Amino acid sequence: MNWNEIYETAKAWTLEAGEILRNATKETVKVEYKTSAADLVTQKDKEIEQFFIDRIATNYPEHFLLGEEGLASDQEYDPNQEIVWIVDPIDGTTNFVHQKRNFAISVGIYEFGNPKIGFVYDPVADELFHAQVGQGAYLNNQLLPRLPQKTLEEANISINQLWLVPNRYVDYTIFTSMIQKARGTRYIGSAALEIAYVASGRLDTYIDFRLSSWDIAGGMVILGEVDGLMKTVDDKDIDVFSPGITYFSNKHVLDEVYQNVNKK
Ligand code: 2AM
Ligand code: CA
Ligand code: CA
Ligand code: CA
Repeated sequence: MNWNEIYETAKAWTLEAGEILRNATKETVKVEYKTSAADLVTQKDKEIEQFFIDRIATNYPEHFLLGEEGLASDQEYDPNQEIVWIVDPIDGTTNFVHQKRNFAISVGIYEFGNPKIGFVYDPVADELFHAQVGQGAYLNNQLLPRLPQKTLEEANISINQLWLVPNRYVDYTIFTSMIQKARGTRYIGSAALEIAYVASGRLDTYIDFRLSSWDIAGGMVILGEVDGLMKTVDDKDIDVFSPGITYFSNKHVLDEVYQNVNKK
């Protein structure tokens, strides 16, 4: 398998797809509801997923695609087999619609379930976070350093405000002490960017509960290259195909985060 060639091709496609989305922020985009008024999809989500489906079918007909919008669902796909491109065409659709920024294209390429290549591209900021396993992670042309020693007092924690009010996933009171001790809390609204920001030190821990493979597949490759930790709430490695309750973190901060999350 020529991974360098796949990497360069996937990078070019991701940048090209990003340009479509950057231009779309200047147009009127048709918005539909999926499961609720808080769960949006636009014609651009579908167009970008289809863009990857078409290119992969032409160039790598033996590869699979797993995408949020499920447009390639006629494929019979076993996650632990062969090469799969896990694509979120727009991660942060609400931001895309409301803010016209703070969204990303996420692409993770996995072989037999193992991470190989990751891209998280913010087309408005023109920031491409990218990594090939074993070769370091980059923000555009800059190598990202390993994550530095830090304490919770010096950390920015990212958590969806939904988990801080009554909800059906978690007891919302368990985070109080962690949030009080942290330097700050931030939530962007794009899981892929959240993970890429942990990898680049803009955030230190990102916690979420209902993520899917396409939200995290690209970011996990990038964060892995700077020695980040990706753990479930019971301290197991995150399975990209069934994420569960997830912590993406600077490894120096995670123990202290755990100590301050009252798991009961
Ligand atoms: P999306 O924009 O691709 O749907 C904030 O909503 C973050 O959580 C985004 O990364 C969003 O991805 C993701 N997310 C995952 N599941 C979601 C859901 N059921 N509803 C809204 N956002 C969801
Ligand atoms: Ca969505
Ligand atoms: Ca997503
Ligand atoms: Ca999406």
